Amino acid sequence: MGTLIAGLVLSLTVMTGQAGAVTISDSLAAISTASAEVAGTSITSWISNGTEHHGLGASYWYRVGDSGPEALVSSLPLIGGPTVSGNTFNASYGNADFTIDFEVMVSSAGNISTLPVTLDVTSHSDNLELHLFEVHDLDLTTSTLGDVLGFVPIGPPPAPPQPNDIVQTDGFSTFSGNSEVLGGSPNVFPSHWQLDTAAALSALMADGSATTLADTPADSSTTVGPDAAFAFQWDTAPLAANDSFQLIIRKQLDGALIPEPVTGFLGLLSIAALGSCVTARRRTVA
Ligand SMILES: [Ca+2]
Ligand SMILES: [Ca+2]
Repeated sequence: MGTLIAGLVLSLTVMTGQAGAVTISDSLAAISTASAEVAGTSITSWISNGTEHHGLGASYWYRVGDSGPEALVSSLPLIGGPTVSGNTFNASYGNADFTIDFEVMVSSAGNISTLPVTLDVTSHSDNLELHLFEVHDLDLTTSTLGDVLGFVPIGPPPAPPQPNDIVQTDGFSTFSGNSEVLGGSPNVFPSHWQLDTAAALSALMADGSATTLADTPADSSTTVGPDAAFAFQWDTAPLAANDSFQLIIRKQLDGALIPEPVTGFLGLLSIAALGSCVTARRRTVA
């Protein structure tokens, strides 16, 4: 019986693709906690103050050139890590043509949890056309229902700045995110984007053929549940050997936290103090 149960658990683990998942976490005294589960280059759980906000979660994909399917970055050979140090996950993947160092960091400060994701890309070959993709499905406050997702109106897209600042709300929690490319030939802003159902976006990555996201919407109109999700695509200009760049994807959750009498002025002071620590820690990592 024990073997049967163990076998069943193993099959379920493999089926859900969470083999090797590890947890990173952060807490602010007795006020707040946040954790994330990372498996390869997929973030399968994001819990802030006891509430799960991830549906399918976030996953990071790549394609070389204009043909062929996309594949998970973590399907590349693992060449470093994975390591977990407190609130930070690191792993390096790559082959003879390029290396991607993948980092996820979770932090908690009161109602706010942040989850910055960094991909440091180094080319080892000339004329490398690398395409990176993110698919992120949040089900805020655990439910797929009621989520409203859209780009913050920041001028008339799609002319630069292209849609980048994204917001998802469900009445109880607010997610906001954006990204930036530092030090390289790629456009600073995402090359393409798409708001769609989680199932549709996941299918685009797994359909075996080259995908270019649809650039929809091209304005700040919103997508309302039942299962809203978003995807971004970054296309590099051909990279030369030793070219490198950093893609930083910033994510923040602002969730309702049940107020307690102790979280008065002193609590706010502690949050401010921790905010400085988090900032300092980020700077060291960067
Ligand atoms: Ca595809
Ligand atoms: Ca969703």
